[in-house]
Amino acid sequence: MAQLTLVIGNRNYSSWSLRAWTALKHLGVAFDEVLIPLDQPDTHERMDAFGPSGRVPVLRAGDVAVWDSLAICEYAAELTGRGWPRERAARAVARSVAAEMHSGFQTLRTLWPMNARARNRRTATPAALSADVERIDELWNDCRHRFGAGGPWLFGAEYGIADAMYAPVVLRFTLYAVALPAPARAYADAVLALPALAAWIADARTEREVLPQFQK
Ligand SMILES: N[C@@H](CCC(=O)N[C@@H](CS)C(=O)NCC(=O)O)C(=O)O
Repeated sequence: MAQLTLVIGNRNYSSWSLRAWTALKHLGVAFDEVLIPLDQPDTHERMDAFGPSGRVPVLRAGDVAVWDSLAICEYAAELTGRGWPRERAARAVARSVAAEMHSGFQTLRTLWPMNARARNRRTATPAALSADVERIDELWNDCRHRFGAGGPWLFGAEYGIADAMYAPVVLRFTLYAVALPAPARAYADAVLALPALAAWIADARTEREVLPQFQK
């Protein structure tokens, strides 16, 4: 099989990159990495060499470009046979919560940009933002309650694509000091204890770029 290359943005800011990266890591997919800092004069020229969307992440497998975080996760699931729960009903819910993240939570994503190395940000919390937080708490709780008995992850013992999709949300909840109910807190703590995520954050701290639009 062709060597895989994952193209990502700044570790500090690129939440979609983190989703694809953490999924590949936890599914045991080996890949090289190319990091293209966002919002630089040559950013789009560099991205265009890897994929057609002008965005990252992009996974390259030889001539094949897989752009968009969820498509990359699906590609990794096909390669490994892992990433989604084995049982059909659980798999349907896992796909639903991953899709809900991918297409939704616009207010949270806009008002609370990811900033992996920052701490103790405080913002106003309009109703739409609280509604996003409450919905995420509800869906984590539902997955943990119905499917999570075998381990710490949304669907139990195996860290999967649904978990990867919410990894940047855990960082946002930490950054903006969201007071979570105990089950969601326990889930977020399990995510924060992951060595791969700690390595991502440590590398984010070494990045020098400061992008004002993410500094809310
Ligand atoms: N739906 C895409 C979103 C990708 C995306 O918006 N990536 C941002 C970085 S987190 C990007 O490449 N922005 C570059 C730009 O807009 O100039 C996915 O899931 O991968």
